[in-house]
Amino acid sequence: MKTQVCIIGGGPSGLLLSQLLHLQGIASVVLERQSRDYVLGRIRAGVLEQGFARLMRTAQCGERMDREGEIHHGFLVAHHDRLDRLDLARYSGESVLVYGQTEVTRDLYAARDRMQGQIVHNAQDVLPHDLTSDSPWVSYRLGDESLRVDCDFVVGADGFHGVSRKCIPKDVLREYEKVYPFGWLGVLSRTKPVSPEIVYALHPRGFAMCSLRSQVLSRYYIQVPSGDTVEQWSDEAFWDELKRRLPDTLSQRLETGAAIEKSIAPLRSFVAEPMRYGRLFLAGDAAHIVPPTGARGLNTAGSDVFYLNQALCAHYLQGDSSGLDGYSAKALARVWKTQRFAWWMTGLLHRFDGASEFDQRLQRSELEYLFASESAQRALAENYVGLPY
Ligand code: RFL
Ligand code: PHB
Repeated sequence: MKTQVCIIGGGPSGLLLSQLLHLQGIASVVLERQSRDYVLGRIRAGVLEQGFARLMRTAQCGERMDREGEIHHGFLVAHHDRLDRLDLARYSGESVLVYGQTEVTRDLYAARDRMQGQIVHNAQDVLPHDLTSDSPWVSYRLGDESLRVDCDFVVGADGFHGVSRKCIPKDVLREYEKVYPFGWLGVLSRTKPVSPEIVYALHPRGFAMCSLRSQVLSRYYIQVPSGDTVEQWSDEAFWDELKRRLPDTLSQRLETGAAIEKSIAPLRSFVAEPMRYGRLFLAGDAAHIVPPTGARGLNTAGSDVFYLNQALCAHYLQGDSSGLDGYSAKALARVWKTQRFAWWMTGLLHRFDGASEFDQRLQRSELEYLFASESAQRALAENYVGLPY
């Protein structure tokens, strides 16, 4: 098979890029290791910044998002017996959209199908070759058949555990990582959300969060120690622990029900530099991971895709390769700002075992300062709705 851009990974980054390229007449093939049902079974992000929503519209995938997504003008923070509200609209003039990553992915698949986009599912042993030559290619296996895609460029949009980043030689790649000693246990339930706005809660027992997918579908999270397994947490134990960490006003009206999905996400900050090696370009979680506290992961994948799409279009349509040359530095500049914000939000709202009393008083002081200072709230709002790109 021959194409212009071979995209490894059919998650939101890969699908969105493939769709945007197609609309500019640039051909691509997406190689995805899993089945479509598997990809659509993953419950992940819930909050979209306006920049991501705009990209979805540009990709002609925004119709259902605009119809069914909920516009949120603020969120709540429960801490130290207080319930404060961060007014995003007031401090940033913007809002965010609550629309699940599962639905984003579903809409992208539908658009790719409509336009006869080439997506190969269950592609095994995907491996890029000759990345520093002018004619890279990607090998893979489909059942017993060994196949290859010849292309001009390879895009690694294959997430944190993908193969693309691993193809960059060790003396070229620099990795920065911070692993937190806890994860988020998430439950999706067919219940009415406890609050119309997202609630982030800091409690002496640990972080908790109330989010939603619709008015009949709730998404809740609690901080759990690394090493905990889903099997250790019955639905009942989850709801009990969540209630203990929420203010009484919320826990008293929390509607519980069977978990229709339950999973644990480890918390990690990670950046790989550079995001380009020869004709390989990394995008999204393949190059960076943020702890989900600031709702930045998918949104940052979106800014990568925006820069990369722009750069590939300039290369193919105007013969200008400066965007490709500048891609890594441009994307990384925004990635590191996002990392800083996600790290700050995580430190602000989680329980850290072994934190001294001094550290705990500082955490409290940081929250009290935040909600007493308009400048601090403006800074939070500006980051939460997404830095410009
Ligand atoms: P993905 O979604 O991991 O997709 C990568 C795809 O590549 C495939 N793949 C391969 N294909 C071929 N060959 C290989 N060798 C392959 N290896 C892997 C995989 O099967 C997969 O389909 O990466 P992508 O597209 O870059 O998207 C990134 C987002 O998924 C991620 O950043 C967000 O989910 C992060 N995130 C959030 N982001 C937000 O912006 N807002 C949020 O509110 C938010 N909440 C969250 C989150 C992530 C969470 N978890 C589970 C980590 C909440 C949680 C709990
Ligand atoms: C979610 O709804 O899954 C969600 C919302 C906000 C976050 C993280 C996850 O910060």
